[in-house]
Amino acid sequence: MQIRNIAIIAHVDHGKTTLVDKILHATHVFRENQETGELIMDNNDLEKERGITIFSKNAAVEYKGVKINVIDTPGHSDFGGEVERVLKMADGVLLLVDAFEGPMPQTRFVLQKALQLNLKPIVVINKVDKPNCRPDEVHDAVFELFFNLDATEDQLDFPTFYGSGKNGWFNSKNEQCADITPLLDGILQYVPAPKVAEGPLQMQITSLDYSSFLGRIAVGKVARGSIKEGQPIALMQADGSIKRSKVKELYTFMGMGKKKATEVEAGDICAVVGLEDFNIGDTIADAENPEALPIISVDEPTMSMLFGINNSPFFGKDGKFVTSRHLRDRLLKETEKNLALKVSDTDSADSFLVYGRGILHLGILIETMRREGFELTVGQPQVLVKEIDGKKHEPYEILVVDVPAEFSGKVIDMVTQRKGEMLVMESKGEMQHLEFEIPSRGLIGLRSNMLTNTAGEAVMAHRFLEYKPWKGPIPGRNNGVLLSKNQEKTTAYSIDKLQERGTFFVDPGEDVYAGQIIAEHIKPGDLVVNATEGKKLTNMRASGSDDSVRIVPKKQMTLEECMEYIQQDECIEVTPKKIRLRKSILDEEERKRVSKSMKSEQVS
Ligand SMILES: Nc1nc2c(ncn2[C@@H]2O[C@H](COP(=O)(O)OP(=O)(O)OP(=O)(O)O)[C@@H](O)[C@H]2O)c(=O)[nH]1
Ligand SMILES: [Mg+2]
Repeated sequence: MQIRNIAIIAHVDHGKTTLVDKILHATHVFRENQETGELIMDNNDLEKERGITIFSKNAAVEYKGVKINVIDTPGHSDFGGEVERVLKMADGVLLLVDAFEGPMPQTRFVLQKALQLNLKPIVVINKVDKPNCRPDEVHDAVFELFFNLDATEDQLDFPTFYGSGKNGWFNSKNEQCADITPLLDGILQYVPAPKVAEGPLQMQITSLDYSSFLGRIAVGKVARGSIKEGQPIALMQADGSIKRSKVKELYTFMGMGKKKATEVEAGDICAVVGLEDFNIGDTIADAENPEALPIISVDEPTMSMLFGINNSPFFGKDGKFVTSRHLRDRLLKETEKNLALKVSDTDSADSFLVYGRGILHLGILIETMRREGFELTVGQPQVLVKEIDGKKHEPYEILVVDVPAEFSGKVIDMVTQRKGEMLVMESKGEMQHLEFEIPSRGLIGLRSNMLTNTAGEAVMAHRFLEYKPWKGPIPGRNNGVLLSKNQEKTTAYSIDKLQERGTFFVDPGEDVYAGQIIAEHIKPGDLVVNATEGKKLTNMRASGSDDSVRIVPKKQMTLEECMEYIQQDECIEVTPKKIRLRKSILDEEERKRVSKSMKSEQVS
């Protein structure tokens, strides 16, 4: 059977998973009456809730007698390394570009990787159903991007399809048609069949799957020879060592799932069960004549966070797993499948440094853990600083903001304050398109400020650029916080009195403790307040109405918003039921003493 291997790549939200779903439907992977909700490919709970792809996934369909292996990839920049890796399984890519937004930072990144691997992309201008979209301009911008990325003549001569994944059609010109057949035909026509070399078995492990029954499963494309069930193999690792092992079970992809196979020929993508202690990048090779494929690099972490046990007064109330032992075991287990994650011990037995690729990458781990029943405390995310030629360097990113023109001044101010420098300013439809270079530090906490200051209209995206010299201090949060003085339930009476001093993160009737952050102060500087006072009986009649009526509902922040909100001396208490912000040192006196001694240290 003929094979085509194709990866779908794009900036976040440009419609990759929607397209893969349409391909599955169009090729009748599902029975007519089979109930399939929205986006069957985003099948993990968090993916469903957030509407983003976190893990790349393999699917396969049959079309006109050809097997097409389709790889859906995540678009968020925290997962860029994953895209780079799975591209090794592909012989072609569909580069999706939103017909309004045009190429965005992650479009550039994934396209660059595809071009470097000598893949010839098929460009798909998606979402042409959007009002105000500009497919022709976007096509030109994509061409320019190819050009700037040093595409070869052949790559520059890319085929283009237009259409709408949502409305279920793609055509070789911008005219609505009945379905996605033109695109499927395009895949058969333009994507080359896999190149297979002559010789004994070689298969590089490019991603991994996990099953609670089978354990870790190695996924990759067979580059040479064939792989058989029961076959003894040589597992060739990055450090040059060779392990003897055996293929216990073998699967190929079919539809959304896997199909057991006895033998897989070169060119097809398969999943191998039974290998122990393998890593991404290892080559599964012939036992007699082992030859390794070139090593693939795994992305270095760019950010770290301190994970500790929950040591708040509410410790152990919600969670099942609360000890440092639980925490350590869980984190180490995660590193087996979460490749960009690293964990190291600290001076304290109760906390661990966890390194990851960004706020979202770490946030998803924390969210997963709290759903499993863990309680933990996490500190402020820190970017990883490097010493290069004896000088302190930090990561910089390209930040792109699209915003209605009336807000562009505000956006520029905000980014410049955080040591960003503007590189590009141009109009894009009715929006202003701004590009900056900014230290990653400056990005932390920028998103929520940006949204408040632009009435939610700003669309922003950023992506790692390079390490450059340290840019000096960047102002943190402007506002201070209100801290609870005591451990009690909050009352409407107190919150009502305090409302004009800040925006509350708790509602009346919530349990709080001393040192917990319960509101954002309207001014700089922290304030310890009593939010738990009972209403005095004598006031009852005078006020007449119920205080709770006048209480503004609390401000809800997501875990990632909290991660971007907290400062150096603060942390987040995460339990299965609650996310609370707090000072790391809860006792007011001790906090003052420590902050004083830190200041005097800085002076001396
Ligand atoms: N208007 C319009 N919206 C679309 C179209 N295709 C997808 N969308 C919407 O765009 C959003 C993102 O779609 P996804 O398919 O999840 O995008 P993705 O590229 O897989 O996103 P990530 O995996 O997070 O990078 C969803 O709300 C879709 O409904 C389209 O053709 N037109
Ligand atoms: Mg997706």
